[in-house]
Amino acid sequence: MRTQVAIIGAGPAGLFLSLLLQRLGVESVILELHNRQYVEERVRAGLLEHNTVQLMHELGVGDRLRRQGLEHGGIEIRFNGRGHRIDFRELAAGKCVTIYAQHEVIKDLVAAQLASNRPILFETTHVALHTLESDQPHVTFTHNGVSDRLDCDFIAGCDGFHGISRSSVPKGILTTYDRDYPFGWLGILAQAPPASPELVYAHHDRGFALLSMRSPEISRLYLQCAPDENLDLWPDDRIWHELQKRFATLDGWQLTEGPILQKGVTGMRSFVVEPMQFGRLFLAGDAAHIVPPTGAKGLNLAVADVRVLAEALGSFYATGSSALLAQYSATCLRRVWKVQRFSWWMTQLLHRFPDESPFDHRRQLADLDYVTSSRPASESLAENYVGLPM
Ligand code: FAS
Ligand code: PHB
Repeated sequence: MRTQVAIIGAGPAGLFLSLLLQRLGVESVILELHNRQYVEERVRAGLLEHNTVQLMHELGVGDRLRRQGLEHGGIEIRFNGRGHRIDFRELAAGKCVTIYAQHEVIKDLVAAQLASNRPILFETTHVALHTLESDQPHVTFTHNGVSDRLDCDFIAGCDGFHGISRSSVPKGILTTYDRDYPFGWLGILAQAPPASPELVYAHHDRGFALLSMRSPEISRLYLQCAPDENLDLWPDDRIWHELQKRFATLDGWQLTEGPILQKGVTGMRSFVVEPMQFGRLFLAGDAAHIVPPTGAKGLNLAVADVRVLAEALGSFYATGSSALLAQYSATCLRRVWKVQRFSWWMTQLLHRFPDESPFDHRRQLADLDYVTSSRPASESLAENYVGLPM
């Protein structure tokens, strides 16, 4: 087989890239490890930046988003038993965010991909990348039990943190920057109407908690726990009891409880690899960087990467110039590090650290007081949260 761009992975990065390339008349083939049902049902992120929502409409895949997405013009930061609203429309030039589950985004993108006969080879195994430093790299793989080869001009490594693309780069080329956090998130999906019209980020002596949602009937809630927390120790009533405590306010606000449909623990890490390119291999999304979910940036940053990559590939095929491709890594890393900063800042602002000193704790409360009472400070939070300009 032959194509222009071989895309490894049918997550947000790979699928948005393919549709962006389609718009530029550039061919691509997606190779995906799992089957369609798996990628369309995998529970992950749920918050879309202004930029990501706009792009979905531009690509013509925004109908369900328009009907089912929940537009939010702000968030609440809660500490010392009081809530403080950060008004995005007021502070971030009318922009807002939208709650729309990542797996719903994936469903929309896969449907558009298949409707335009652009190939996705699901259940593709043994993917291996070859001749990355030549101008004719190729990929070998097994599909439907048959070993095969895909010749191409470029490879987009969109296969996430545990994919093979990053590890295909020879040793000594990439530099890794990372930080693991001494806590994780215990996340639940519950058949319970969200008790707040917008997200609530709660700082509490017992640890962080987040109230999010998926629909007017389904709540998505998270609480800070140990990185290796044992879920068996968390029967449903204990989870609700702990969440009620952490969201408690001086005026007796209560969470609405309901049957827990799904629960899981995710670790928290910040990770960046530089550069995001090796020869004809371009890394995008979680294959190149991971952010803690406190800033709700993972999916949105993956989309930002492939917008840069699509433009660079489009320019190469339209003009023969490799200038934008040569700039790809530097262009993306400027945004990646700003988003890393914001995600780290939100994490250190709202979580309790096991080794924190009383001074750290007081400083953290002062940070919360400052960001919720100073207009310039809340403007900065709002600008980053709705999504930095592209
Ligand atoms: P993805 O990991 O989404 O996609 C990579 C794709 O490549 C997958 O479909 C995978 O099956 C495929 N693949 C892997 N190896 C392959 C191989 N060898 N061959 C072929 N295909 C291969 N972000 C938030 O903002 N909020 C959240 O609440 C949130 N929750 C998360 C929960 C979890 C458990 C995880 C892991 C991430 C979460 N994230 C969250 C971050 C998440 O949204 C990611 O940033 C986003 O999925 C990144 O998209 P991609 O880079 O496309 O990678
Ligand atoms: C979610 O809805 O899953 C979500 C929202 C905001 C975050 C993290 C997760 O910061």
